[in-house]
Amino acid sequence: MGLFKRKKDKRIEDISNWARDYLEERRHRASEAERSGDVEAVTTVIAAQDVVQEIALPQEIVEAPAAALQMEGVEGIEEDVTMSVLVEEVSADQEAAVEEAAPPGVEVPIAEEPPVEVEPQAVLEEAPIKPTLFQRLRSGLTKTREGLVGRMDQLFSLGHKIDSDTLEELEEILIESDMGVQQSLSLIQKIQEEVQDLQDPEKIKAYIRQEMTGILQTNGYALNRPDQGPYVIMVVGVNGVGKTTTIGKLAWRYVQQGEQVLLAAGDTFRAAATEQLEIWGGRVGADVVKHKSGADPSAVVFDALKAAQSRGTQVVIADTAGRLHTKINLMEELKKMKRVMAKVIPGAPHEILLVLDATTGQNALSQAKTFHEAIGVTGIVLTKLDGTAKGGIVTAIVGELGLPVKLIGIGEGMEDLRDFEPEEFVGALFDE
Ligand SMILES: Nc1nc2c(ncn2[C@@H]2O[C@H](COP(=O)(O)OP(=O)(O)OP(=O)(O)O)[C@@H](O)[C@H]2O)c(=O)[nH]1
Ligand SMILES: [Mg+2]
Repeated sequence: MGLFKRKKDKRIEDISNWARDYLEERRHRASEAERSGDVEAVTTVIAAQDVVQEIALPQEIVEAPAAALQMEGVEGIEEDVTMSVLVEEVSADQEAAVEEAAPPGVEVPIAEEPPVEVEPQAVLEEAPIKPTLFQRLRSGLTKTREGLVGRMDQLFSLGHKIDSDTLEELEEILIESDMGVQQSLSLIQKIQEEVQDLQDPEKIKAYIRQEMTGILQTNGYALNRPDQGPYVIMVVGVNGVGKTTTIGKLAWRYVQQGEQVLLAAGDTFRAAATEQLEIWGGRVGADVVKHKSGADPSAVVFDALKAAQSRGTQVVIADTAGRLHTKINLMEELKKMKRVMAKVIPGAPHEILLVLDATTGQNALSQAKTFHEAIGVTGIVLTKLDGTAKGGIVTAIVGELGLPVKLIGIGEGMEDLRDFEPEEFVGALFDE
């Protein structure tokens, strides 16, 4: 019977988080009590914890007086605080267990009112709003924003006169964000020459923003999709940069648009690589063409393109190895795959996407040079931007190498691969 009084509550997410934290805290206390050898404390803490754990299932919301959850007799929760937990159903057994867990002298309150039903619709309406795509991008770029714009703000907030020392520090911030030494130096020089009021930090920031956008806009970043026939994308890059994950995310995007996607397991070097691609294929709804481990990757892409032609598949995405046995040259292997693709479908591959890991910093630039010289890259996918404060590398890739960044990875989820749009990207760094 009604130990807990049901009630609508707007803070569904807070409550859910609270329930998790609460359990975590109880676990911690139980292990501390255990260490101290206080058997009685261990029993009461664990008994109460089990009950809360059982009822902490996010179905409906109830409100429980703090005292009811304080029954384990461990200090730390104020008397008059009312806490909410998410529960499915509180059974008589659970209530009894709560009462049992109460130490002598603590009265377990029983609410008199019958439970009030919650309209499911009402709960839905009050659920937290899904972040917009821009908010997701902004949150993925948090580290870079803090490392670049956050540090600029800190520098300017000191209130000193903006002099050559300040500009030197600003230059350091730009270099440390991996914008590239050359670009950082020339940006500082331009600021000195062109910003009219150097004592106004907002003007300096606005100038940097405008210059960054300008650099990033110098290259077309749209994908080269042909008007007809299968769109063939070859994905290359050194090992561990995120090729297979990017392929999975990209495939998901096309499948979402109602297109048929075929994945070619061109990394035959590692047995697990094909399995990983198959997992992504299964998850997003794309078939995978594969051969045995160690097979010729060119044979895999040949089969995949033939299959795509005969099935009328719209998109083919080929995975490739990040490294090979030392005696086989990776670049030669990639060139051969490219030639085979062009033989099956003239013009293919339409896209050679080089995946670069943003967290590797300037190293990414030398990878880009090597791959581009060997096979001709049509675009860069910059992954793991969510894991680095050095997102300035984007401007180094575009500005110094002249290669377009076409896609960016801002997380491990399927939705975390985004078209690269310079203004949006810079906005996510600079806008409040
Ligand atoms: N945080 C984050 N992790 C990512 C992103 N893209 C890929 N990863 C992770 O990076 C790791 C390596 O990704 P893979 O896709 O296996 O890399 P790969 O280039 O195929 O590696 P090899 O097959 O060994 O050459 C995985 O743990 C991915 O989840 C991203 O945008 N953000
Ligand atoms: Mg891989």
